Amino acid sequence: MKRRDLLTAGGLTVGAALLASGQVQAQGKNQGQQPLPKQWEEYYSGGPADVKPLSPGLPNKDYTPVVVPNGETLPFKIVDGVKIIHLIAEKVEHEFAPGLMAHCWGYNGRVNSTVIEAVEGDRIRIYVTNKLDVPTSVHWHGIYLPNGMDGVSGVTQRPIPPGETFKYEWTIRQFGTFMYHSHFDTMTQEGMGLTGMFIIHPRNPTEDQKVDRDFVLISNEYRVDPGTYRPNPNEMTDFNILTFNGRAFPGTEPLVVRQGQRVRIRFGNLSQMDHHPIHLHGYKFKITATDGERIPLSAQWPETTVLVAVGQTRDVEFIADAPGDWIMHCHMTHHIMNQMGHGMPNMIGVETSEIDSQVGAMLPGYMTMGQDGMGAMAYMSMPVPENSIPMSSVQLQFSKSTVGGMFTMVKVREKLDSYDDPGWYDNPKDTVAEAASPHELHRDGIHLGS
Ligand SMILES: [Cu+2]
Repeated sequence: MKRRDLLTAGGLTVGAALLASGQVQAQGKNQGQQPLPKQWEEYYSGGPADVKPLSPGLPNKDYTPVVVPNGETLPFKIVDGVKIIHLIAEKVEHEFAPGLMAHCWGYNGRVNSTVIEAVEGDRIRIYVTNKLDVPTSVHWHGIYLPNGMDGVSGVTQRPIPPGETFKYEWTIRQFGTFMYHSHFDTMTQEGMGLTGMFIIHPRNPTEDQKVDRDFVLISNEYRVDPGTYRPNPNEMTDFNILTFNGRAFPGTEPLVVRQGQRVRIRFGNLSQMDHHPIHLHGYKFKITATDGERIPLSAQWPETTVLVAVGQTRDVEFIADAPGDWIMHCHMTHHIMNQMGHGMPNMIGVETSEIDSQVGAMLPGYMTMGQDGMGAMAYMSMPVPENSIPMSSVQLQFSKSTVGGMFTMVKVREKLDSYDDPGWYDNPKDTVAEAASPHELHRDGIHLGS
């Protein structure tokens, strides 16, 4: 029998059988009308729609306020049961790190470091005042709201003209880690600094959702040429300022934690072009939420690096059981450098003494750099161009830094009087890597050739 005959014969047989049993008719009738299980209805509809606004005085404070290193949660007031927030888009003289200022745009006098914090069930009214010279609008990224509150210039509203104040208002019926950003000339306006985080706490948190320290970090990237003061939002690939909450190391504040505390870090990424794999030393953490939803306990998975793509948020959680200064940073190596680490000719391994003496005859003090990589630059006191941060500039506990950019530290201590920076970790005796003694080398059979 040929394949075609088989198909025909088989098809007829099956078809006839189905007709006889009435199944075909039944399938056609119910197409697309099968009721979904309740939990799936909620999943697709974006949560229960009947959340009533909370009134002031109701128990909507049962949460640990987030900590915003180098930033702040915006103040609010309650008027007739509605949470009122005033967001101001304006020009900001911003310091990325000591020694590097830039003419940016931001919200409420800050760049990438204003957080809106709310509770599921809040009725929220956000006034957005445009103090820029150009139109703007604010999109509430990941948040369920009426279409006309989505903040997309042209599509869901007219842009906010300079000097005007628009009103956004809706009832919050979800919780999690979200963001907000300009949606007018987005490339330019995000590239100038108009991004922030939007944190919503659950109205009735379960025990597993509660933490002791709840940090917020948003990633952004800029191109600011040494000696200039204006980020270039037209840059597509070669970013030289990589930030957490608008700051590049050594400008980033550490995340300070007492040993044993339960910690959540909420990462967001509104960089123009790059995803960031954020790595924490000394720990594993669990990925507990995306910007879609909190992940069920049984499905949370362990990592030491979390990839936060552009436009995504990720929550991670861990118990801070190991004291120390644990660095946390993007693992793209060019993202933990500052302005002067990029775009240099590859001089590694080049014998330069002759060049130095020849050029030095014309330019006294001339010295070719980079033959051994960039690390040696940390030990030179080279003058840097006006308004720039060298790729390495500060003294750490054991040596000068060779890092910058999207880099910070989680400082875990047995005892803390406050959450101010506790300084460097005092390592227990004989627990710091040091030069091996001749006795040790001999004992363990390590023979060093000459
Ligand atoms: Cu990165």
